[in-house]
Amino acid sequence: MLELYHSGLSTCSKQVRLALVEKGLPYVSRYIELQHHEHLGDAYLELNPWGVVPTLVHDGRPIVNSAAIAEYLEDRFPDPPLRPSDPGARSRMRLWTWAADTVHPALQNATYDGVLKRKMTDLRPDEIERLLLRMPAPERRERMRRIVEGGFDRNEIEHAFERLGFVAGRAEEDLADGPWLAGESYSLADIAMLAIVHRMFELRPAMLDRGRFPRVNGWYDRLMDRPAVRRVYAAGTDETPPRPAQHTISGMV
Ligand SMILES: N[C@@H](CCC(=O)N[C@@H](CS)C(=O)NCC(=O)O)C(=O)O
Repeated sequence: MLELYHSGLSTCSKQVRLALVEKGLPYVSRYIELQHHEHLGDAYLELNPWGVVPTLVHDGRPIVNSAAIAEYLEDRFPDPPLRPSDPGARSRMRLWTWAADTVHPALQNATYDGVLKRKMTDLRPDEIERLLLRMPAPERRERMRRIVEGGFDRNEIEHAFERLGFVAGRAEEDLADGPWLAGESYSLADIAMLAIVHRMFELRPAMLDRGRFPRVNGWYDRLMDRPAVRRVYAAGTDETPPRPAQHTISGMV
């Protein structure tokens, strides 16, 4: 049995959900509400000591990190393949899953600045302190502290977008050998980078204008035509379950 601990709106969850849907693999959805900090509860931290989503549990064994999960799925369920067989194309695929993982914190800074700051500052100071103490990864704790203490300044946000723009520029170059990021075949590279580029379009669409990024836009359109992508990315398909209106921190951690 496959169980996926995930959160609908999070980029990393969408990467794994898309790999599962492309492979036609059914899974039990275990929804983790990040905005209610459910990823910091005891039971979840047992499964994922990094304190992040997603986590895949396969026959009782937890697998963490979206890129590692995607490769695990590929190893266990190779059909249809989402990893090129040619070693050169496969290294290109891994370059792009690595790039998506590496640039992800920049995307989070840009997203959190706009969205999460408001959520956190709704909490009482002692609740914030309790949550911060439960965050296992020091860099995430530090980032959350920054956010609740006023957030990033303009230069830091612009630096995050500069990092994202650089990666989009690299994609524009590599897509010259396309139609996909790893070359001829659709792969985990496209699945990983789609989540990043989709969020960039949500946050700052002008930075990916067709004139400057024609290949990235063509690639994005091709992706959006895939039935599996439509299923995972269409509005209202994030599997968010209905929740009670009141959800307190103490009820959760
Ligand atoms: N690259 C890692 C990143 C995991 C990650 O940052 N997950 C985010 C959601 S996309 C999360 O759980 N954030 C909660 C937090 O940082 O406290 C992966 O793909 O597993």
